Amino acid sequence: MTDAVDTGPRRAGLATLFGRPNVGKSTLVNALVGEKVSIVTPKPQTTRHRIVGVVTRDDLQIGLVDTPGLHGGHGHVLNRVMNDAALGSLEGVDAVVLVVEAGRWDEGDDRALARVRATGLPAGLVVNKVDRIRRKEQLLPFIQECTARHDFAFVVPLSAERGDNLAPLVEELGKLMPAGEFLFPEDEYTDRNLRFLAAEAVREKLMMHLRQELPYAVTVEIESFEETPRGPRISAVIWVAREAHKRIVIGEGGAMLKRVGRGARLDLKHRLQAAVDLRLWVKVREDWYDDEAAVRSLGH
Ligand SMILES: Nc1nc2c(ncn2[C@@H]2O[C@H](COP(=O)(O)OP(=O)(O)OP(=O)(O)O)[C@@H](O)[C@H]2O)c(=O)[nH]1
Ligand SMILES: [Mg+2]
Repeated sequence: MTDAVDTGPRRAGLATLFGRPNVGKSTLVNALVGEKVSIVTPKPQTTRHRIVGVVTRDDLQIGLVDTPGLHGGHGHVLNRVMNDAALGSLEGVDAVVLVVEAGRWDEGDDRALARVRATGLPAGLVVNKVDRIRRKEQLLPFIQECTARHDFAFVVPLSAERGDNLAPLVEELGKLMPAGEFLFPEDEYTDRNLRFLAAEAVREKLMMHLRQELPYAVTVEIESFEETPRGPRISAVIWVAREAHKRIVIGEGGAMLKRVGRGARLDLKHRLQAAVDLRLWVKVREDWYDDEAAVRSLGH
């Protein structure tokens, strides 16, 4: 370790990443933190919780709050709880970042901006996925269109997936953080524990491999998490909403369950640098996503 250079007083605070589903909020948190804090899939409504990823650079610390994408709410209790988690994350923070997709602004973004505006907090704009814009001359008019919608503290076009132009975002957010001591230990990169990360690793693989409405009808609960000299030994329950879903999640001869287990185990092994003994069980809790008590008890 090198000696820390004393460059002045520390700044530290919280900034919420907010926006409609699928714009790349979680990808951005992971890219800024440099660790996989939050799961990412190509499907909307992947994130279901408020998850903090911690960025520490010299005298600056930003707790980036990842949130479920704000969505229309399709009537399930789970959808309402997810939107509540997103909206609740706009409270008690120092700044908000509205994340949108380059070249595409829809009613979902209008809805998200209205919520951001209502907070009265300083708000920056991230125009993500700029790598998707083939003709770069199309980007500037889009950015101008965005800036006309709100008096943003800053606008940063970037690609979270490629890691392009991330530094200006940290710099701009840093200006909005109050002077003060760090909120998290310097070696900590998330407020979530391994139990949570393990459950999310399994849920990520389920969301990736299941089709239609199934990704939205599963949740994962860690039944036991034991540290052993060879690495963690984890037993996880995949809760499904119907008996018929159980067969699909297990798959032909257990193929789906094996695929999910293998993927999650590899992820966790990579992250923990240890062998992971992961056992999966599938259980039915009828329409759990419409049952307030079930949604809460399953960690949402
Ligand atoms: N091309 C491109 N794709 C990206 C970029 N950032 C994210 N994606 C992809 O967009 C999809 C959604 O990313 P997420 O990070 O899960 O989006 P999110 O906003 O967290 O979504 P929710 O949790 O559902 O609200 C994934 O397939 C990502 O790989 C980017 O900069 N460029
Ligand atoms: Mg997400």
